[in-house]
Amino acid sequence: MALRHLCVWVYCGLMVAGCQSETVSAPDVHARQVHPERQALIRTPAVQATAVNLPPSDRVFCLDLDGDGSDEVLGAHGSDLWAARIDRKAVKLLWKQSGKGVVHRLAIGQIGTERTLVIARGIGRGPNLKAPLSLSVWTARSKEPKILWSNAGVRNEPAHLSIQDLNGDGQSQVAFAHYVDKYHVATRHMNANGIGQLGEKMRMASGRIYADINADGRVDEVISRVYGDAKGLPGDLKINLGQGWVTVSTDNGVRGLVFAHVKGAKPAVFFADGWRSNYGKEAKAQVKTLEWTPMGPKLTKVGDSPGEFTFFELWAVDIDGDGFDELVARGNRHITLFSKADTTVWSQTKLATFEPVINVAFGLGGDGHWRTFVPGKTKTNAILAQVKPKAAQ
Ligand SMILES: [Ca+2]
Ligand SMILES: [Ca+2]
Ligand SMILES: [Ca+2]
Repeated sequence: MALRHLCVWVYCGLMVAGCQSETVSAPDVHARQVHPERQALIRTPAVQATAVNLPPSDRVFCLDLDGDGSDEVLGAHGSDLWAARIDRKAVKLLWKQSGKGVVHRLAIGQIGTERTLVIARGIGRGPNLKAPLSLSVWTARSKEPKILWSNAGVRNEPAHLSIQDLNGDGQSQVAFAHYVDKYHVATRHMNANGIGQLGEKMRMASGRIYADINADGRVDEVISRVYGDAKGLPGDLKINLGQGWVTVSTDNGVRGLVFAHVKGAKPAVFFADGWRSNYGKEAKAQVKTLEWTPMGPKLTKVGDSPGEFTFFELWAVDIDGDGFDELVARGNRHITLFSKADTTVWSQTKLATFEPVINVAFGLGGDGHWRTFVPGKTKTNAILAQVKPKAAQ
């Protein structure tokens, strides 16, 4: 099927993505990067929401595949991956594609001269129990994804996937990390030909971001860990500013991790603290921020969700189109929006409630409406988010 939606070269920046994976490739990673078409779509007074009917899925993702400013919805169903577009009038199924294993992670961005969709597949239920871990790239020039790298190990699961200019030379590559055994994660960054090296392994390095934490113009690496170096030890944050790993203690294990530029503050790390292996008994969903100061890391609490045990993911989303990020947190029962009415006070709003699922996605449709997408056996459900654009407030 036609892949013309992948072939549009557009400028894409960190703040563009509704649901992660658009990445910065400009040297100045602190510049405010606004996608004008996306901002216009958000700030336009709302039209009636398009009725959304989507195929079944086990996992869902939102990515701006064609770079036009609105997010497409992608669903993994068994070994299939489908993509759909929400327009002002209707929902259009764009394509369906199949492969070995189930889709765990996706990233879209510029690699070389081409806008590229990167697909990480791995183990799943049923026939996919023994599926290998694989990375594929898909551009407008190819009819189907091309497998870059594949490996069958003890735990065939990715731990990170994004598109990054890791060494600041202006060229982006695939930033990838995966489990190399039951507990350890290692990076395996690679170029569009699949050439890359296995990096050092770290125990339970379950979350990872690349961003310029200390504002020196070079990309740094931050890892969040749900557990520590031995059984029973709590997780923490590990930060590498280019001179080796620094450990930042947290209250407990860390799940969600994101870099965001919110109103009234410098760009900073936000993370979900409070994970405990006994789930609801002691684990508490909370968001904190880490700013890098001349004295070192400074941690501040942003908010929590008393009814939930963790935020599995945090997303930086400019939901009102004012050029600053809000935080959208995926908990075990809700999607919660953390936003600032002014430059200091955080407020929080529940945008969606759902039964426990593997994941949910959050994105902006072509009709200008934000939705939470929840996987389902008979169809993928779409929950409209009640948020007003900046222009309409
Ligand atoms: Ca789009
Ligand atoms: Ca830096
Ligand atoms: Ca905003």
